[in-house]
Amino acid sequence: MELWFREAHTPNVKLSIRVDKQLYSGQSEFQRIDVFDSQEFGRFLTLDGYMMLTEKDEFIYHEMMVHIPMAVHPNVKDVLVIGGGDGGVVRELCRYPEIEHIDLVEIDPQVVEVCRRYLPFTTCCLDDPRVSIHYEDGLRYVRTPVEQYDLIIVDSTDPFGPGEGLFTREFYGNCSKALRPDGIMVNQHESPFYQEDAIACQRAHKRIVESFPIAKVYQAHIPTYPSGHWLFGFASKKYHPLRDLDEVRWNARKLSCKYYTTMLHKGAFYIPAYVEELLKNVE
Ligand code: PUT
Repeated sequence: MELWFREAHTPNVKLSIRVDKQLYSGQSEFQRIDVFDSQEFGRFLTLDGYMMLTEKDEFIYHEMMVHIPMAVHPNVKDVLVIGGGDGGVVRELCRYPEIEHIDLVEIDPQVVEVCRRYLPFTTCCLDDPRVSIHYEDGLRYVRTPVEQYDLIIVDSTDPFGPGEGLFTREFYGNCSKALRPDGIMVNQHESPFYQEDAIACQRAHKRIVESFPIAKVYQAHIPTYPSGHWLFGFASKKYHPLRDLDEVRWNARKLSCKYYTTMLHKGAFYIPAYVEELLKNVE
């Protein structure tokens, strides 16, 4: 009998992927964790039935979360990653030798265990000596540090369940406090396309605008996320994502990426008119 993974993107639209094999299914203290293998997308991870990453398109999401701020901030040494227990963001960060320390704060140890076992293509740098893993709620974790980080990357789940706290005013305010005076925060911002997700984008953006003097939104095409049109937030105390992009410096590194280029970086901040409209009333 054929096995299909299905995720409802709206009450009337579903994503369906034919599954070759279910590799793991378990219930942690926080959520249901599943790993599947498929013809089209390779291995993929879902949490509570929602797509987190696939082997085929994870590079888009992880490169866009990391290389955008790294091409802007000239001196990143201390990084905080919230969520991201699959290790994809850490893998991209570890390509920068000047980064001295990465705190990875993941609420669910079982996500890390399962990903280490089934998704080595994203967890491959979790044992880098610069990485410290903290099994803690990110919302609580950011209550303590003051001006400790140059970059915070919020690789959350969607704004419900265990990820809900990572879209709150309290959380963004504490991220701002935890960043040095020239720090940058990047977060996954959901899709602007379907109405319910669009409201989540709008709300997140409004809250970020309240906490940071510079708050911009950028986009990428991620085929397995709802609508495929995905947004990220770039929030900063000093650097502007376009004005302070240093193309020469970043290109001199000769990092080979599958998605990110400095040309694409510039284009990613030119968002469609309907998205500008959606976010306008909060700026
Ligand atoms: N970090 C995964 C984003 C969730 C997309 N549904």
